[in-house]
Amino acid sequence: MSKEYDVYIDGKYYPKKEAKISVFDHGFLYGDGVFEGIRAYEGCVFKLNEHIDRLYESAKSIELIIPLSKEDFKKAILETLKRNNLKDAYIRVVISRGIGTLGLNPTLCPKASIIIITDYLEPLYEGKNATAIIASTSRNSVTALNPMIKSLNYLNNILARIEANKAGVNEAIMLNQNGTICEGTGDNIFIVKAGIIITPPSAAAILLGITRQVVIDLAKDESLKIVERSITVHELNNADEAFFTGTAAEIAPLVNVDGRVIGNGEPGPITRILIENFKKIRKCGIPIYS
Ligand code: PXG
Repeated sequence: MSKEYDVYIDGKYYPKKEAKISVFDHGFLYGDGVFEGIRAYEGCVFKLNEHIDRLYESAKSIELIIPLSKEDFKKAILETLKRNNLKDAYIRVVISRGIGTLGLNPTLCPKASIIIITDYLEPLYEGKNATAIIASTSRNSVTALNPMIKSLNYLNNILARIEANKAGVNEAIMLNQNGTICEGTGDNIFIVKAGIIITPPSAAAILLGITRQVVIDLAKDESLKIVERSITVHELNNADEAFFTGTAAEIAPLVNVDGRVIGNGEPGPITRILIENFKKIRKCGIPIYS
């Protein structure tokens, strides 16, 4: 049975049932805000600094002032985890524009709200493989809503996710405006071809995933060849291996896309090495209980 963990809202803690925000909050009215999804493993928060840096960058891009310093923000996350006695956790941080008028002008919202939700999260794919479709919904163009901003406006991804649900697969792969591979709805994508690991570059209109960077670093540590370049659907269909990366998904082998088997339909050797090495380093983070 899931436990009812306390939720942090603007410096105070509330039991889950009482953790509420106003219907006049622009995060609710317009999806005006930013968020982060972070994990803690064995009492340590994984890549906390990187997630906080990305959160503040997303906020800066939408001219949202977070009313807390980065250091105090990290302390608030650790405090929330401590209060809830969590060691292995999913941490959802939300910064919403705050209460405003019935009009989308953000300057009429005097103060942003900070929400920190912590919960236990089962590993999504550990020991399992992912299946996907190529979504007909393409990823937002960088000149529309830049995917580098981890905004509360996830309808683009949700539309693709609905396609995946209807197709009975785990994920939807979204293409960018050029028709090349972009990312999943909540994860980045990699392929392996002839021993070379390939992932789309930031210019492909992706969220620059923290796990994506961890995998790039792990590959370099293993002296594996890795390149950031555009990937076509043809290349994905003909890849030897493919996998998703994300805070929720971790490293998930991708074995079937649109009913086509990738490689031999099993997690490939390079994917397996990366998963094993990821498991070794994921507990090396910022300690919650020092
Ligand atoms: N692309 C997109 C569009 C994402 O939303 C990633 C890639 C992977 O990024 P990280 O930094 O996690 O490696 C994401 C991450 C949630 C949830 O609750 C969403 C994400 C991560 C964790 C939880 O929906 N998205």
